[in-house]
Amino acid sequence: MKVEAITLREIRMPLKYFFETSFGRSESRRILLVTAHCEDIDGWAECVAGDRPFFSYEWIETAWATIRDFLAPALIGINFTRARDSIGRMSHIRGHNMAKAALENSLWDAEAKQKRQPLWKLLGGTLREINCGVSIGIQNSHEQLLEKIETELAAGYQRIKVKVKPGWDFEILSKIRKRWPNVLLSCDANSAYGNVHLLDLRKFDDFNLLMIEQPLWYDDILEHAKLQRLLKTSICLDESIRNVRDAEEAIELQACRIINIKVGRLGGFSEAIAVHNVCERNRLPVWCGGMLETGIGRAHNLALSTLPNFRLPGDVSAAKRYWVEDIVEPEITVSSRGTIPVSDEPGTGYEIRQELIEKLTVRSETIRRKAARV
Ligand code: OSB
Ligand code: MG
Repeated sequence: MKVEAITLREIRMPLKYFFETSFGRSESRRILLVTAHCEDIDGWAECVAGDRPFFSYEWIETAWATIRDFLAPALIGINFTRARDSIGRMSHIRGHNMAKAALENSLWDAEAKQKRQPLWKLLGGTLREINCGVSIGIQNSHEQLLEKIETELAAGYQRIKVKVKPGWDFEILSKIRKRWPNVLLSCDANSAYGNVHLLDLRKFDDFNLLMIEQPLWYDDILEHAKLQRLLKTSICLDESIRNVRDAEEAIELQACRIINIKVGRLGGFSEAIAVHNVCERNRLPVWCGGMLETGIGRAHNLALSTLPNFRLPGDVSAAKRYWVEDIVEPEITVSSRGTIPVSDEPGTGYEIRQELIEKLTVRSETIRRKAARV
C-alpha cells in the first residue's frame, strides 16, 4: 500500500435531534473525512474531533492543520505492508490522537480492501454481531427524556445511557428507575463533577447503575481511584484514557472497573486493540463509545466491537437516530434484539456514497508529496 496522496474534506450534516452533554448542545456537525489514496485503492476514515474543543483539546481545525502540515507528509510516499506500521511514522508528533486515528484507520480500510478481507477479521474480531445500547442526551424536560427512553427500549436497545450533570441527575434517575426498575442503565457525566460534589456522588449508588462514566476531571485518574473506593457503582473511564499506559495506570490504581474504548480518543485501531487486550488480561470488560459518527466512523466502530472483550453493549446504534440521510449504504440498522450483525464482505461491508459526500462538502484539500527541490 503506497500512500500517494491524502484528501481532507469537511462535510456539514444536521443532526436529526440535538445532542446535549454537560459540556454543551450540538444541533449539527462539521465532520472531517480522510481519504488515503493508495495506488488503485482508496481507504476512508472519519476524524471524530468535534467542532469545539470541549470533549478534548482537539477540534476540527487542529485536526485539519495537524494532518495537513505534519501527519500526512510523514506518510506520503511510504509503502506500508500493514496499516499498523504507519503509527511509527507519526509517533514523533505529540498528542493529536483523533487526527492520527483518522489516518491510521484510513490505511486499515485500504488494507482490508486490498486483502479482500472484512475489516473486523483483520482487526482480530471474533463476534458475529455486536450488542447495542444508546446514549441519550440531556433534554428540555424530564418527560421528554422518559419518552425517548420508551422509544429506544421499544426499538430493542439493550442498555440505556443518560447524560448527567449537577441539577440533571438524581431526580431524573429516580424517575427512570421507578418506571423501569430492571433495565440496564448507566450514566455519563463527561467530567461535570468536582471537589464540591464528592460526597453527593455517593447518591449515584441508589439507582443500581451498570456504571457511572467519567464523573470527575477529564485528565484525572487518581481522584477517580479515590472515588471508586467510596462507590458501590462501577466507574467507567472515557476521557481520561488516551493510551494503553493510561489504561494500565487506571487498572493498577483501581480507578475504574470498566473502560470505554473510542478509537479516535486512543489514536487509532492499533492502540484501541492494545487497550482492549490489557483490559482483557485484567478481566475488565470494555465497550465501544461513540462520537456521533456518520456511517464511515460507525462502520469502523462496528468492526472494532467484534473483538471478544467487548462484553458490554456499546454506544454504537442505528444511523437513523442521527441522520436523515447517511453517507454509506446499506443503511446501518439495528435488529429488534438490539444487535448489528457484521458481514463477510471485504472492507467494512458498507459502500461510500461519493455523490452525496460531494454535495455535502464545504471544503477539501489534497496533500501530495512535495516536489524534490532542485
Ligand atoms: O462521552 O460518550 C461520550 C458524544 C460526543 C462526545 C462524547 C460522548 C458522546 C456520546 C454519544 O455519548 C455517543 C453516540 O451516540 O455516538
Ligand atoms: Mg463518555
